[in-house]
Amino acid sequence: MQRTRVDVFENIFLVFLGLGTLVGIVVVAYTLYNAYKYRDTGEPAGDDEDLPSVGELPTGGKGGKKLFLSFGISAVIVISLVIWTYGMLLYVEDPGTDGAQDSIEVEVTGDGFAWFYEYDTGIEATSTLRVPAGERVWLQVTSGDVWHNFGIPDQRVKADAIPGEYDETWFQADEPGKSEIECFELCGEYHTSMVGTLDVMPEDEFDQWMDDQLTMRFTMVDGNESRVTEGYELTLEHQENDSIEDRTLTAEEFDNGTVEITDIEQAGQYNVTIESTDGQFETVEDQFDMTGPVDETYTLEMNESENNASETNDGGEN
Ligand SMILES: [Cu+2]
Repeated sequence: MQRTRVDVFENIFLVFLGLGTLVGIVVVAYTLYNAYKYRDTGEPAGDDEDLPSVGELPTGGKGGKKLFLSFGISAVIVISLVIWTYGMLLYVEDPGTDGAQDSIEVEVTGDGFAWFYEYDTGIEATSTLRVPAGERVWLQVTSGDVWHNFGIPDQRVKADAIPGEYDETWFQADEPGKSEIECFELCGEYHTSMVGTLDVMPEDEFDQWMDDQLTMRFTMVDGNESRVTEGYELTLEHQENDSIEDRTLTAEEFDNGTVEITDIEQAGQYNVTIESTDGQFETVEDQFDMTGPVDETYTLEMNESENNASETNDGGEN
């Protein structure tokens, strides 16, 4: 069973509301019943044994039984509520792999009165947190300056954002839609404008958005800004993650001097090397930090020693 935080807190609320109402009805009804039973009828009180008089303590077995019964029932209700609620809150703390569904992880940083997000893919975003519907979202919340508190009221999420610390929390939104993100710790002058938006997207739309973020486009031009369509190959290397294989793209894989790579899985620091396959161009070396879609244009300089080689630019409509 997949339970979200919203489900858990709604359950707790409904159980407390239900039991509270039930106990209230019993107590008020019993009070009214006794008020009516012992009402002043104007008749002088008879010698009714049951009739209590002011200041009299209950005596005999019957009164004791009632007392024991009411204490007993109260204790059972209160203790089971404590145990049940505690169990529910343990689940909120650590839902484990309950339901074993997909999950994503996002690092949330409060800094300078705004919220910054970094997905486990390395993609970064500001203010708007996009998540897929129906997937558990794990948040690692921290701060870059002072104490903040990251909160999404609709998802019952609230986590301290403290410099140098990571507060882990999670939520799962089943319905697509938008809701407010707020800072719940008075943090300075622009505290009230430290807001953001949670955008819960249908899973396929989120995947599409993430794929768009994880897209690289490279364009090769010459000194005249005309497209270069042959005579080079481009090598892409991830700086930190060796498990990502280097890839080499030949000029044939480019379309009119442009190539779009749509199957990147991890953003981050990349090295790019463009080498001439026929010695016509100088080698180009570059590096960039991918945090969103990459669109780079590289100018291939003619190799001086090959200066008399014929022009190879045969593309370039624009
Ligand atoms: Cu704040």
